[in-house]
Amino acid sequence: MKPTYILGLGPSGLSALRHCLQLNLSVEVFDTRQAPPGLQELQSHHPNIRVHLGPLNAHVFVNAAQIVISPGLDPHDPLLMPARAAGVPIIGDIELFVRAARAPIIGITGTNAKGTVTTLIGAMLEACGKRVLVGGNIGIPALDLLLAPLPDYYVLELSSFQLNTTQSLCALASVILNISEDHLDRHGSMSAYRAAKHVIYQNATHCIVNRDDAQAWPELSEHAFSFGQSAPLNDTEWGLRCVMGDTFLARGHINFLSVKDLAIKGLHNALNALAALALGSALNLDP
Ligand code: UMA
Repeated sequence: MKPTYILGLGPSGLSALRHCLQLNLSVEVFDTRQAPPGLQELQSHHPNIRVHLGPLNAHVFVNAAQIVISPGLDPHDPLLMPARAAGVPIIGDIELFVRAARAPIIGITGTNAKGTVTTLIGAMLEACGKRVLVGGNIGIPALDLLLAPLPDYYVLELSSFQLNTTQSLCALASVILNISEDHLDRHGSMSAYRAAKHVIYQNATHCIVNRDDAQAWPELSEHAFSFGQSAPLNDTEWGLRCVMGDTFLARGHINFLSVKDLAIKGLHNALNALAALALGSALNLDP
């Protein structure tokens, strides 16, 4: 059996290692660092796994069955060209996760505020009595969530780096909160960065849309719920409505909560709450 090569021995690489071993795959690990964060755990728990530290050798990678690359490494690095040309699949931890996950996935990305909205929707689902596991770019690496009992939902914060190496995501509900210039050293251009972010909407059942950020709009927005600063016009829209000097989080014609009563302050946080509420609507949660 050709080995799976895991590139990067940080927390996500370690989670990929554990997952591949559970799948009974033959595995070798690579990291350019001499002392990557996961080295000690690998040496004590998996002493028989071959580890290659230091500069990578491009020609070694053509021998892999597949390459699982850490989000911190560039999948388009010229070092991987020979492997890519030889047809070796290059995937990330989130691709492995979505292939194995047996509960619906809620995906959150955006240049800003994805951690806040991920945390909010996780807490909202729990408040509605759902069993939920939260992770991805924040907290627990996604593949480690598979070690816990099956939840009702997985809530994942997803970075552009993670989405860039994901092909099979099929989320129940996804949101791009906003897009502004970031990580261009890695993605090369704004259009490449934007394209990476938009992977989150591919095959999603519900797309949650920021009405105020055209860069973040999905191409097709059937089944869409939206959020934004403007007052909501119908039940698919969440927004802000001013009533006698007070501003409310509102859906359609119903005003739910004054922003004064939100524990998280500021307009940006009101919009974060609206994004989480729009996600909740897609999941049929009680507002
Ligand atoms: N690195 C090397 N050589 C290697 C492998 C990695 O130098 O062979 C460097 C990378 O260039 C990077 C650092 O090591 O600077 C960490 O890279 P990694 O791929 O080992 O990453 P992990 O430590 O496993 O953490 C990753 C995410 N890191 C990145 O995307 C850079 C973590 O997001 C995430 O929490 C974790 O997986 C679990 O899923 C952190 C982050 O900064 C919080 N994310 C960026 C952001 O939020 O802006 C995208």
